[in-house]
Amino acid sequence: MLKVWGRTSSSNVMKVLWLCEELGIAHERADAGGAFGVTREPFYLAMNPNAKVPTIEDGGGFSLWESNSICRYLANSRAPGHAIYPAAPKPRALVERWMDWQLSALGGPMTVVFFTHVRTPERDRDMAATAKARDEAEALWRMVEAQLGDSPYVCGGAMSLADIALGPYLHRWFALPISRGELPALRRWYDRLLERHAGFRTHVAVPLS
Ligand SMILES: N[C@@H](CCC(=O)N[C@@H](CS)C(=O)NCC(=O)O)C(=O)O
Repeated sequence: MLKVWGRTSSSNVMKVLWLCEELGIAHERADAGGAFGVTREPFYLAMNPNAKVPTIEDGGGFSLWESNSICRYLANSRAPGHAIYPAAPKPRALVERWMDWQLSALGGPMTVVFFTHVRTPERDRDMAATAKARDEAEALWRMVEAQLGDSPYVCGGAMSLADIALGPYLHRWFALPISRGELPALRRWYDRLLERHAGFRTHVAVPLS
């Protein structure tokens, strides 16, 4: 059976758990990362020299790290042809572009804001840095706002891996105690995920920790 290594409070683990629920993928999970440690143990480093979570094991000595790569692998191996990861080159490229953008652009400023408010003691918080990161994040969310328009999901009418990659940061954006500009399409998208996707409610839209 598929094994997922990683603590449930990790945004990157959340993506994998949500996808497993979305596709009905049976799996077991083991805590690792943060207070659980494990990621620097030799057996873990042998699977994932990056010493981060998530990592998956999927039989035959196969292991994989990097959450977005894991999501692509699970969609390819468990649900080929599913709209969640379109097979045709152009729609697939558009989904992958947003996944890459999450890693290369959105993740940085969102992580600064999240760590400041949730994981850093008040006396140690750099409020100037977090204000700058919030501004950067809002400018990036405005791109998603424009992309969404009247569409229900990031890449159109069907939920895709793009929604999964962005989802944990979307929840944080609305759950963090920060100011937020008017982004009505973004809010509609968040409400839709909450309403229609049990995996999003269970694994992603959880109290921040
Ligand atoms: N780009 C990687 C990032 C992995 C990552 O930074 N994971 C964090 C949790 S979100 C981590 O392992 N932090 C250290 C820890 O939990 O011990 C991915 O998408 O999987």
